[in-house]
Amino acid sequence: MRNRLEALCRDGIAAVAEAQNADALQEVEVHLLGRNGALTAQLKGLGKLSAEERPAAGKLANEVKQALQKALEDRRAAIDKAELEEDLAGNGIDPTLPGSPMPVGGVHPVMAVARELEDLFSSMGYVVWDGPEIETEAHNFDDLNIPGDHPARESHDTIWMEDTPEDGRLCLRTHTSPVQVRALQKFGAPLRVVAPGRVFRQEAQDATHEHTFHQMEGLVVDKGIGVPHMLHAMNSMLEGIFGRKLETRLRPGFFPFVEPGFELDARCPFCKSGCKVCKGSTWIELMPGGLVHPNVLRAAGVDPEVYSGFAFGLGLSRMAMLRYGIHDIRWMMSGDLRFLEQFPA
Ligand code: FA5
Repeated sequence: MRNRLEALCRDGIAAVAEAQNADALQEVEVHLLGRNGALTAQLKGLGKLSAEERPAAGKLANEVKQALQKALEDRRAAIDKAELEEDLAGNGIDPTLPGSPMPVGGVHPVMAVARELEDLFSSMGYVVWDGPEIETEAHNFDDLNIPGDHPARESHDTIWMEDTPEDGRLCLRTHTSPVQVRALQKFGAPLRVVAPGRVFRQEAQDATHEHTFHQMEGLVVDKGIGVPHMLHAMNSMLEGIFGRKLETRLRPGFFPFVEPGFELDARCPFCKSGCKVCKGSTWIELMPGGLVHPNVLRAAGVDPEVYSGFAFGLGLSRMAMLRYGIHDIRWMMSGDLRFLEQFPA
């Protein structure tokens, strides 16, 4: 028995040393130590030995098993190391190579400008607030001092939806101004709020007009608010976005929900003597605004004898056009990757 065990150990260690890869080594292991392997066969013979011979043979069988296990373990480590070295030398995979690039999206130019402005206004103490895109006729028009027969409704080319028993006629909001009333009803006065969002109008498209575009409403209501406060807010916004002071001018403008109403123009940031963007005038029409009409304050439950305020409605999509030199607003909603990929994350 002793001789057979010693031979098994010697031949087994030699077979382990000859195995060239993990599969071959696995086969050798099964042959030596498996349930029907060579060592198991020897162990079965132990029972036939005399009581005197059995302890020494059992001890030797154990030592042989340990020696074979050690040889297998060493050989497995050596094979793994050799395979890794082979891979690193260029045979098979090279784990040091960079992986396949993952496609990463960018921030849409309108969203980039919106986020910058949200940060800017937050730093000046404004709340960033959101309103619904499907709006009631009352919020979109009536509460803003635009009654049913008012000609200002025509200019908005409203996309109407069905009537509802609870809220009356619904529409896709034509501007972000209804958020003025919603925010005042929710928070009351005094209040500072900006509300960026999508608006919808049924109108012919061209380089500066879309049916779906973004605006950002601004509203400040407090005691003693006047036109200089509005001008300061508008100019701070332009300076924040363009990184420098722009020359601005105010023209009268009519909106039923402000009195007086204005249009703010800025000196074209792209030229000195006229270009395509400013249509040769050197002025760019940027945003309307004005002092909140007392009827709007009343509709929102705020006493116009105590409080006054200003509001403005920035065309965010047009601001993004100016900011990034985009010559046609229709690119914004095109979903065209050739356009979008120019604005990496
Ligand atoms: C309004 O929508 C008013 N609610 C703005 C306002 C708010 C006035 C608060 C006073 C106080 P207007 O229709 O002019 O006004 O639109 C505002 C801005 O949205 C425009 O200056 C322009 O920059 C942008 N805009 C208007 N129509 C379009 C369009 N079809 N496509 C892209 N931008 C547009």
